[in-house]
Amino acid sequence: MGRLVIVSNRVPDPRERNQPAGGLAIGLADALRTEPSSLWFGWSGHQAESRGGDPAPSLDTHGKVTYATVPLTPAQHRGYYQKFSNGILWPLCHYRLGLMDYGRADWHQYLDVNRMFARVLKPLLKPGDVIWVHDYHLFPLGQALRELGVTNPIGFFLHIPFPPWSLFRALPCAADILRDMQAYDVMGVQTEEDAQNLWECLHVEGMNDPSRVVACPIGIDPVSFGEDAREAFGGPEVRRLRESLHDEPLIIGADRLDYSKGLEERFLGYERLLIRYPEHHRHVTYLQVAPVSRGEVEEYRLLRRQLDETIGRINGAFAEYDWTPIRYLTRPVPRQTLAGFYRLADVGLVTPLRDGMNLVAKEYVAAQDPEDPGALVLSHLAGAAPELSEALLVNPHDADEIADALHLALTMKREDRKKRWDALNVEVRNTTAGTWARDFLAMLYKSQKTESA
Ligand code: ADQ
Repeated sequence: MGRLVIVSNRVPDPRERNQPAGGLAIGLADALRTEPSSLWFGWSGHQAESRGGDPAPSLDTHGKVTYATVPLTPAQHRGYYQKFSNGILWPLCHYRLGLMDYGRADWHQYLDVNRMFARVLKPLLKPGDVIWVHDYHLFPLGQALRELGVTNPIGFFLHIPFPPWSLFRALPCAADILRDMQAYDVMGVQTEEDAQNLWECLHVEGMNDPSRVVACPIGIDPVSFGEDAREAFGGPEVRRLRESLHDEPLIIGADRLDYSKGLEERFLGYERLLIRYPEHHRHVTYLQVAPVSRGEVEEYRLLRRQLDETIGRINGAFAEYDWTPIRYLTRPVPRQTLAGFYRLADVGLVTPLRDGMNLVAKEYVAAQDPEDPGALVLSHLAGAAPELSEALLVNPHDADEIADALHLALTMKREDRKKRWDALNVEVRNTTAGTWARDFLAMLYKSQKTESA
C-alpha cells in the first residue's frame, strides 16, 4: 500500500512544542496518528533569496511521518501568501468582497508558486501514493501536478467556506481556478452549503459530475482533548485563573486574531450584556485569548488596533477598582492549558461572522465536566452550527442577541446545561479528526477504483 502524501501551505515543525494556533495543522496531526506512513510537503515557514532554479526540499523524518519543506523567496511570500492567499482568497471565501484587494501580478505569483511546489514534489512521489492537497493556497496544485504527468489519485480539501457563484465570480481569475480544480478526483468541503456553492461554480465552468464534490466536516480528537482538559484542570495555570475569579463565572473565547472570527461584534455583544443585565457587574469575567495572526497584513494590523480601542473603552466604562470585565491576551496559550481553561469556563463564546468549521466550539464541548458542563454560545454562521444545533445559536451581527444568549447561558440550570451538552457531546464524538480523514480518503480511494474499472 502506498503512502499518504499531504500537501499544505504550512508544514508544522515536529520539534516545536507549541504549534501555532491553526485548525488545519491540529486537525491533520490528529488524523495522521492512524496512518502507517506518510509524507507531508509544503512551505517551511522561512524565506530565502533564490539561488536560481527551484529550491531543494529539506527532509526530516519523525516517527511515521517525513516532512519535506521548501522556503519561499520574499517576493513569493508576498505575492503568493500575503497578497493572493490572505488578501484576496481569504476575504472572498469569507464573504468579505469589500476587503478583497486584487492584483494580477499576485495571481501570477500564486500560480508560479503552485507550479514550483508541483515540480519539487513530483520526484518525491511513488507509484502507490495517494495525494491529499489542503486549502485555498493550493487550488491549482492538482492541475500543476497533472501537467507534469502525475497520475496518482489527488484529493483536495478546503478548510474555509466556499462562497456562491454570484460572489466568487467577482474574482477576475475565478474561471481559471475553477478549471484547474477539476484536476482533483475528489473535492471536500466542510458543509452541505459549501458543497452546493462549489458544485454550482464548477458546473458553470463545465464540470458535470457532482459526485466529486463532497461535504466532509472536520472534527477533533475528543477523547485526548478531554484528557488534556482534565489534566490541565489540576495544573498551576488553571489554579491561578480559578483563584483570581473568586468563584465568580467565567466566559471564554479563543480565536486567532482574525476579522472572520467576529471579535469586535462579540465585544459589543458582551457590552450589551453589561448594559442590559447589570446584575452581572462585578461578577462575570470574560477572558479572550486571541493570538496575533498574519500581523504583516494591513487589515489585521487595523483590526488589532480597533480591538485594543474597543476593549479599552468597555473596560474603562464598566470596570471597578477590583473588577475587570474583559481580560485580553494576544499571546498564544499552550493548547493543553487552553483545554483546562475551557473546562473551568461556565460559557464558551464562539461567534465567527463566517467560519469553515470552527474547532474551538468542538474543543469547548469535549473539555467539559459531564456532571456540570458549561454552555456554548455559537454563531449560526460557523460551519459547526448545523452539527452543534443544541448550542445557544446566535446571529453574530446582533449584539442584543449575543447579550440575551450570554445571560441565558450564565443563568441556565444545571439539568438544562447537561441536556444540551449531552446532545452536543454525541455530535463531537461522532465526527472526529479520525472519521473526517477516514471518510475523505475512502472517497478518494473509491474514485480511483471507479476510474480504473
Ligand atoms: P482556524 O481559522 O485556525 O482554522 P479553528 O477551527 O477554530 O480556526 O482552529 C483553531 C485552532 O487553534 C483550535 O484548535 C484552537 O484550540 C487553537 N487556538 C485558537 N486560539 C488559540 C490560542 N489562543 N492559543 C492556542 N491555540 C489556540 C481553519 C478554518 C476553520 C476550520 C479549521 C480546520 O478557518 O474554519 O475549522 O481550519 O479545518
